[in-house]
Amino acid sequence: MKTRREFIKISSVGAGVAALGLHALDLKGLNWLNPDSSNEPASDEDMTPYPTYCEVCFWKCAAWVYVDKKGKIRKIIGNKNDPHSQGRMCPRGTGGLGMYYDNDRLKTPLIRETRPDGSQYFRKASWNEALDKVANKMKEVKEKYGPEAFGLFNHGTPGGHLEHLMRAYGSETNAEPAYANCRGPRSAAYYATFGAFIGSPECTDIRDTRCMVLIGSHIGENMHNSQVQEMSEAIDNNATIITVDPRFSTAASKSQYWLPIKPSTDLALLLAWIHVLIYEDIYNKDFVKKYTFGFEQLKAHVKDMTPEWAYGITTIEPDIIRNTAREMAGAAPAVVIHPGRHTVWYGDDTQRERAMAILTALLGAWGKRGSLYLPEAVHLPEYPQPEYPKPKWSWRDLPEGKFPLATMGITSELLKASIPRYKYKHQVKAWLVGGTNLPLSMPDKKLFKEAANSVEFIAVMDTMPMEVTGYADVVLPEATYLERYDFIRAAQNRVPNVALRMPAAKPRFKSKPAWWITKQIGERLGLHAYFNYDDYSEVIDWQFKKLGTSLEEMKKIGVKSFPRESGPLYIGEGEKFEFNTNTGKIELYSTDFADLGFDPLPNYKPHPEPPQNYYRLIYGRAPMHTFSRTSNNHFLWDLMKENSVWVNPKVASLWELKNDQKVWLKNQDGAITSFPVKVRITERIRWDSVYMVHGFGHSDKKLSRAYGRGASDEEMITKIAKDPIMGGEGMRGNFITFLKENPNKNRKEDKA
Ligand SMILES: Nc1nc2c(c(=O)[nH]1)N[C@H]1C(S)=C(S)[C@@H](COP(=O)(O)OP(=O)(O)OC[C@H]3O[C@@H](n4cnc5c(=O)[nH]c(N)nc54)[C@H](O)[C@@H]3O)O[C@H]1N2
Ligand SMILES: Nc1nc2c(c(=O)[nH]1)N[C@H]1C(S)=C(S)[C@@H](COP(=O)(O)OP(=O)(O)OC[C@H]3O[C@@H](n4cnc5c(=O)[nH]c(N)nc54)[C@H](O)[C@@H]3O)O[C@H]1N2
Ligand code: SF4
Ligand SMILES: [Mo]
Repeated sequence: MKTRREFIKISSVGAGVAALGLHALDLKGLNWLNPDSSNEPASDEDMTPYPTYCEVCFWKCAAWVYVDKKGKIRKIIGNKNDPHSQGRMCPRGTGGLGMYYDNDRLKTPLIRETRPDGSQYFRKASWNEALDKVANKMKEVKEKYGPEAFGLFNHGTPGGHLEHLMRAYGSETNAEPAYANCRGPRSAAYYATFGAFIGSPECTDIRDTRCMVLIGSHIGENMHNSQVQEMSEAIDNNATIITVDPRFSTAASKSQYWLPIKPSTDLALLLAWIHVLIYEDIYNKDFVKKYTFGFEQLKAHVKDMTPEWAYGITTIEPDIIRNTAREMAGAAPAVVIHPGRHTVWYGDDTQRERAMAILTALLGAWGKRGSLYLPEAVHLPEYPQPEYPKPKWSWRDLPEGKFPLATMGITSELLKASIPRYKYKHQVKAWLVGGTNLPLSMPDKKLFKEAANSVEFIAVMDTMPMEVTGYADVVLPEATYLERYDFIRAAQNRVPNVALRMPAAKPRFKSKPAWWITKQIGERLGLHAYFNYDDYSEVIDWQFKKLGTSLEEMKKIGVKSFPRESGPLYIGEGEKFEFNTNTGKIELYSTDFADLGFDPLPNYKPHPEPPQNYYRLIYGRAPMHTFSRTSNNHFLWDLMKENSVWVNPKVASLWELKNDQKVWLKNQDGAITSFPVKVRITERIRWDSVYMVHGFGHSDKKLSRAYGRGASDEEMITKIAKDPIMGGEGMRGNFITFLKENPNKNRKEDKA
């Protein structure tokens, strides 16, 4: 049996949602989950707070988990001393306890079995048996093919533990959708320009900005906590917000300027803005002179890229382009050109991000108050262990020379290396997967399925019966973040800081934390020296002590900040500053790109247009859900049960569509959604595009709430525009049309 999970939908509601989220999580809601305490509202004084940091998304907000006298988790609230949360959680973080209370959770290890008739099913297994099976397969792969042939797909803290195990074993053949299907182009572009990554949380100085430019970033629906809070602060302080989005996003509704750009043409707008700054002579001359390289080449390059030129491409009027450029120049250097995060759109994404980085530099909006600050993270001392063995090959070698500026593994390369017919020099034979639901986060399902069917073995560590667990030979049920010790959070911020995650309750069912699972496998492989502790709390206590604190102290405070060691948050007036690029300067003209044969200055090239009767599929987030991982969470499900497809009234009238009517979607390659989706008729979307929230349309019946709710954008993404520079998977070049009758009536269900 293949257990597969699909994706549930959320609707984008915007700012009001935070309040709604908190309201829905009041004690009444909790009591519904805890019948024995239904009449006993607990006051904070009666409860014990345990520190954690949130794992509902990757902003990692520090929080307190309140546990009542019966040992029940009652609520999660933000830790006031935390720069990621500033004492407030987003609706998803508040609803995080739904992950713990979900009775659909994976409860015990499972092993795939085949019946005499060839059909398959999962059998419950003991931990010993499941761990032996994984360890034995790892030994076998190592002997037969070398440890490098064991690949890893990962995300988040669970993935980090798997990565440690794999490196100790000898493999660095890993990839995560959070790179090549997310922020990869941004990393490549900002590194080429500034010699630095933007990092996470992004080093955007939003709270002090005078002008923020959002190019597709939909903050407010993209609920990364402190960014949303700082954006509200900036709005209160009368900062100008300029939002470029084919859809009237929540952010657009808070903006002075909404530029409803024709999708896929942002690079032309960016080049025209650069043209205006240079040819109206309103760029930051001091900054450019002191810190940048290649200005004259840039000036010549954008000479003809006028607002009039861009108007024909973007549909944004020349006056608007000029006025918005002047707004930026007037506010400079306190301007945030938000670098975005999910940046894999049309295949030329690194170049679009380069144009954003160049615009930033022309405004002098780097290392200045209200622009991008210079972040700092605590350097965690390494718990004593031998050096990791050096693998003979790794993710770096899979593309065989393609995508030279990739800084992490590329998911589709790992898939292709798993399929013999692609004849990769290095072949992947088995997978470990943790904290990533590949069937819902990777486009091109056919490729995924072929790869999953090609490898000899798949072990999946997850908390829920998601689509990806359905492909496993061994399922390892992980405890949720509320039930485990974990890595110390040491992510960058304005002030370096650390945060503790500790268990607030015992793991439910037979689930176990990732540190324990990986240690058990490691011990079976003779890798004790890499797992030299009985409990992970020993490791973090050791690390905390080296930093001058302790586990004991951290249990009381949750978050601790340290003085900055790297210097001030901003570059001082007249200060010399060396950038980590070939020229030591900010490279307006990229010498790396020139050396590698890529355009050293970004160029706009047109992208394919929708065929007749088809519309471009664009997608994004809803404030109360994270990807596909929260769609079965009762609290968040309660706020949004399914997604809808946003359709412009002009299109609706052409197709005679009604609000809430259910339709199936079909894309340019004939792919059809497994489930129907409700139509939402709205002026908030351009007529040439439709919009869906990502994360719905789950196909695993074991997800009792999420199953069959809404449709999956992933199913409609069969065409990928590859970024030649870093291997990103541009996913917005897919076009859909509407089917009003059930096309699946006579079709066998094809799950995940
Ligand atoms: N079509 C489309 N595709 C996309 C996107 C999109 O918007 N549209 N977004 C892209 C982006 S930006 C990203 S970052 C990626 C993210 O893609 P993923 O990495 O796949 O997403 P996650 O939500 O992090 O991972 C979900 C899995 O983690 C499991 N999980 C949750 N908590 C835990 C835990 O504590 N332990 C373990 N072991 N497992 C856990 C969930 O049950 C689920 O199976 O997807 C990308 N793919
Ligand atoms: N609530 C919530 N918040 C999240 C997440 C979540 O799952 N849930 N995930 C987090 C993660 S990992 C990421 S990467 C971020 C992603 O969030 P962001 O980086 O902010 O956004 P994107 O997904 O790139 O873009 C979505 C927006 O782009 C617009 N858009 C589509 N096509 C175009 C175009 O051609 N040009 C322009 N200018 N705009 C276009 C869409 O209408 C939509 O408003 O969100 C993070 N925050
Ligand atoms: S932004 Fe929300 S979901 Fe993400 S870590 Fe913070 S509270 Fe959790
Ligand atoms: Mo992402």
